[in-house]
Amino acid sequence: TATFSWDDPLHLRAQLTEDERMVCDAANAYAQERLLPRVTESFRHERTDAAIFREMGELGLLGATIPAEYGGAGLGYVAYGLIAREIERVDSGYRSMMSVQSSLVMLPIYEFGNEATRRKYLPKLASGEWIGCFGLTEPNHGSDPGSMVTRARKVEGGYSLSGSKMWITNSPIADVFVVWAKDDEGKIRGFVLEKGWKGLSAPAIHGKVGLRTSITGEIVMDEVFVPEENAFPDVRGLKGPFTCLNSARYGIAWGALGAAEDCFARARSYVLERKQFDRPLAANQLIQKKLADMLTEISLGLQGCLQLGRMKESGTACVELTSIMKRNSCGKALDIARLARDMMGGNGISDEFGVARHMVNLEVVNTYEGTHDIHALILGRAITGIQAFS
Ligand code: TGC
Ligand code: FAD
Repeated sequence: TATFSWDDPLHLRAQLTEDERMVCDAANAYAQERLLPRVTESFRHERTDAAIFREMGELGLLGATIPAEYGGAGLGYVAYGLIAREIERVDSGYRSMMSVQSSLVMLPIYEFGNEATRRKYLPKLASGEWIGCFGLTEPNHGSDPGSMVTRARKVEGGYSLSGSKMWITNSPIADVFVVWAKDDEGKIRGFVLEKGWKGLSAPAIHGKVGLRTSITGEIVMDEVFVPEENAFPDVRGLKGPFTCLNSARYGIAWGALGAAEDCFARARSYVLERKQFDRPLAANQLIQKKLADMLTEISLGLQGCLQLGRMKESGTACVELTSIMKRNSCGKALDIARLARDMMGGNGISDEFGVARHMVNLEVVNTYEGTHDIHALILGRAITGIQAFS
């Protein structure tokens, strides 16, 4: 029927399969019942609850696209996106924990690892018993990871890794480290390291003003010996890490809009209840325009994410589409969070009202996995054929 609903105007839910709706509902129930009650305290005290990995693992929310024989849920890309959206509706930090484990650790082990590596790591990562992290960024090489200086020197029986990685989600609590380093020929290769190996440490980075529910750290490697079987045998160059990023960026495109939906819903309730000048804030044209702008961007963005998910499932999505959606969702979600914060006045500043937390989280989300401007340059190169990075 042709009715308007403020929380699903384009009938996104009706476009999902029955299985996708079930995944969405399960992720929503977990996020609202188990994550939401602890988020304010976790954020306030910069506390990461490692038990969340096992809880998510029990529900099949880790490695959703990995086949069941390796412990994954064997779901499609749309289902994965819906999980990211429901988790990030509560907090971007929780979605970060999930997406690093799923897209940046399990995916490369599944795509690039040998059979023994897959069997050894994937089931325990899927259950959340082991926590994973992904080391690409270095202190002096963020947007330009191709210039990394971490080295993997060939030694008898394997490699010796030296270097440091910066801003690594989950690293201080990680059991499994997927690390990218240059070999003796200067080619980028991927390696799987384990906590406790000699020369490996992962100190935490404190004082983040956003994403405080998700622990971040460094990875410091001082001649860490990595056996041959823990090197990805075939993949070379940036294609390795970027294959992982294509998947994680896609999840973020859905996730950031989940955070935006939460800001929109909170702002809508607030302006309907809050009275100034003897009438609800919602009765003012300026307020209504802000709500209209928010809902328009959320609806269009989600429809784009769904289409990208369907294209990924049918093998027709080129990587530039992920840049369009990651960039659009993050930039628009950040604008929406700022608007919601403004509409809630002084209360919007309090962490108890949720939107300021989303706002500072989204500053991070707009920066990691390729900044807003880096994605513009990726698109600019595709549109013009001219590379403008350097
Ligand atoms: P470029 O010349 O573009 O490409 C070099 C090689 O890589 C291949 N490639 C891709 N392959 C698969 N998917 C993609 N999206 C790919 N993009 C590039 C490309 O085909 C080429 O292969 P080959 O065989 O010809 O060598 O390389 P460039 O150095 O010019 O790249 C520049 C740029 C800006 C595009 C790139 O470096 C970039 O995207 N920078 C952003 C860095 C980034 O996203 N870092 C993310 C770190 S991880 C993270 O933030 C996790 S946060 C997770 C959380 O907590 O949720
Ligand atoms: P820079 O590359 O120094 O960029 C600074 C500014 O310059 C940006 O505005 C950028 O857009 C701009 N800029 C850069 N180059 C150009 C250019 N050619 N033209 C125009 N403008 C340009 N990395 C990992 O590997 N694993 C993780 O798990 C991970 N988790 C993270 C978690 C958090 C909380 C944060 C904050 C970061 C994380 N990162 C992770 C790192 C993240 O991917 C980088 O911060 C990001 O890629 C940007 O790199 P940078 O910080 O070095 O900024």
